[in-house]
Amino acid sequence: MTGFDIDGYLARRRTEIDELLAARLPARETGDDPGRLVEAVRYSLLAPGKRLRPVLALAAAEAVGARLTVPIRIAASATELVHGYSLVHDDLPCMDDDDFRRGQPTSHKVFGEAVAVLAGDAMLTLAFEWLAEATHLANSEKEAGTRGNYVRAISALAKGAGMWGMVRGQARDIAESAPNTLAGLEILHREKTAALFRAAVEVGAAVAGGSDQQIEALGRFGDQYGVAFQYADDLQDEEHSAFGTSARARMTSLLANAQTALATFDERAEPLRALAQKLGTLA
Ligand code: GRG
Repeated sequence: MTGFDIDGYLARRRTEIDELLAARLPARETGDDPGRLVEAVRYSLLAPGKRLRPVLALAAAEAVGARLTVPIRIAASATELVHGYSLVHDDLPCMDDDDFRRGQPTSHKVFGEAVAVLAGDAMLTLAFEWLAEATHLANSEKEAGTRGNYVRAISALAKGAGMWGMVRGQARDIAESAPNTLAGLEILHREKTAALFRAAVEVGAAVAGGSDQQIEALGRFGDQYGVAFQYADDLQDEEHSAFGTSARARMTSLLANAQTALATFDERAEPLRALAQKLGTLA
């Protein structure tokens, strides 16, 4: 591997995304935040997170050779809104019932269950509001072929986040007993976690004007990276530890597949290559 400074890249992108999120979602004037809804959204969204999904979206846009324009950055950040919603809802008493997230009490602990549900709803819908706004902005700036590219991104995010992706995984997790094979566990990882990673990469590739083949290859990267990410997360948290050795081996092979998916890309895919390489060193 090359000497690409992935930690510097991650830190830089993370700061840019944090700034964009905070600027686009300012606090309301006193008396203009019924139910403390905006406060609750800001509380969860602006809490320290790695911003991996928008980073992946931007890295995919770079891989297809795009300049990172404002509409591309807004579209990438929409993936963090969907991620933020999923965390707030995942923590609810009717789901995982967690008390802490990102180093602070969970949304429902601070704002109550009803407002936490609404904050998640608001983040999910705001993601698509931002994508629509990015579409108009890109179109008014006359970037080549933009409307179709953005519609494609909207479709990828809806599919990955919703009934055929992340929400389906959550429903499976609730309805079924814990998987007793690695293949069963991987179905869960693919839906609950990788579907949103895949969608994030597809969003970036689509708004950057990638070809069908490029979007498909980068989507494959997102899927393999996303499943590997969940295996790494499990290994770190000692979850599903019955699969320890085979999970580690599978993670290595997924990350090799992720690199293969990038075979036709030039040096502009280096951030994606370095991200996959870094994940392999974490678990
Ligand atoms: C619709 C009520 C309702 C709930 C949906 C879809 C859903 C709840 C939950 C999604 C499942 C989920 C939270 C999967 C876990 C994915 C995961 C590893 C999250 C942690 O991601 P990181 O490490 O976190 O990127 P940071 O905080 O760095 O962003």
